[in-house]
Amino acid sequence: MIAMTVGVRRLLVGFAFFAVTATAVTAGERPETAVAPVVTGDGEYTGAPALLADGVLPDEETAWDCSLNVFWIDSSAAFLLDLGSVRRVDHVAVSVDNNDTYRIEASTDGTTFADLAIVPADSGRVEFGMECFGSDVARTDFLSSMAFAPREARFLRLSAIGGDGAYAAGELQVTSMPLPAAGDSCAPAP
Ligand SMILES: [Ca+2]
Ligand SMILES: [Ca+2]
Repeated sequence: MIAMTVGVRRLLVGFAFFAVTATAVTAGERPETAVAPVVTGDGEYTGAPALLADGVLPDEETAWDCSLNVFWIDSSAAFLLDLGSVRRVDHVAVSVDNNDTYRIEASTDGTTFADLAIVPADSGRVEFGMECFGSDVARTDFLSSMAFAPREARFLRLSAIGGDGAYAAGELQVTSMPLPAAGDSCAPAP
């Protein structure tokens, strides 16, 4: 029951954070707009890849093979999240099985990827099962190995690169902003 409460609170905090960022925009900056990422999977896995972007996070310490997760034992499996257009990615957060190492990469074209964030095995607070981690230093689950400077990307790729051979992810959240449209200018009026 405690775990359930934590999960619901995380969800609510997530919505509250979104609401704040959507309205607290400085002059000349476009507001964050909702995107509905399309997620596809490569390799062998169980569960719909769309689970990684449905806004539902499994409770902390949930079993790795719970129905809210995509889970896999194929070490070559990877999941591609498409934001639909190149955007400025500010932060990412994930829910993953806590005894594995996960890598998040970013790409503008879906072909060339660069490392964005790493979630090392056993880096969190829980003893077992699913755990959330984020790249935003303001989060209580911030991981320094996930921190990155805002960068442009359309695609994010999640994969496991170490651990016990039983991997799982429940969500890959991306905080992003549209790029300025051509002709946009912040120059003050004469
Ligand atoms: Ca989910
Ligand atoms: Ca594991």
